[in-house]
Amino acid sequence: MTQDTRKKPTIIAVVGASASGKTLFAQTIHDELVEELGPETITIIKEDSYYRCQDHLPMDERIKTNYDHPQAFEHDLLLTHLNNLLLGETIETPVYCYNTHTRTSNTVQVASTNIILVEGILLLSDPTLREVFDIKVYMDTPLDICLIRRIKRDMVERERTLTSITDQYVETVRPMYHQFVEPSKAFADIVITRGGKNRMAIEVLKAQLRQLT
Ligand code: UZR
Ligand code: MG
Repeated sequence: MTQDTRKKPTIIAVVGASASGKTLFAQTIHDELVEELGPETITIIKEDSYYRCQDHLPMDERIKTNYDHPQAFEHDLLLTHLNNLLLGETIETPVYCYNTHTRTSNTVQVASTNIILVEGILLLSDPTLREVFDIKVYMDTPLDICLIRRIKRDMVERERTLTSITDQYVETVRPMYHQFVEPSKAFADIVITRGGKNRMAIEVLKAQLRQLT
């Protein structure tokens, strides 16, 4: 009988409001640990990649979708994929397009690594999904800072107008934040202030993750 000496991967959730610094925080930890320990040690998965496929809906319907509600995500598929990674299997993650509001025909292969960072707004809103995370991190960035960052980012990276961003903000982003995102802070192990550049928070999490590799 061959013995499986592979360690069980550690899965970390990085959550918080839209534009709170989740991507920057996770990416910084990823890049610095890759540099130190090699690319086979750590991976990032985005909850945004699991926005539901909306190919069956016309564009005017897709625009009306509430993207800040847990139902907008295919959390079942994300959970299946994380369980596959726990078994050491490679997954094919969907690729989401913010302009067409649906999945592209591409997928991206992700191999199982010792450390798996998952970042997204509503990862802790689902009780079953919540169970899979070993460490839960919440980015507690003030909402006004998030809004400023979101306006800048969405105009540049997601080709949105100021009016569409502010309308969406008032209609869904802000109310859903209060209904689903902020209450999920209670499930976090670590709450991070001052956003994705909080150097000490990055170092503390890196120190913990180094011990697991
Ligand atoms: P992050 N989003 C869109 O604007 N369009 C889409 O097709 C899919 C998602 C936005 C979504 C949410 N909300 O606030 C944000 N709206 O992407 C989450 N409205 O992404 O955490 O990277 O900000
Ligand atoms: Mg992001």
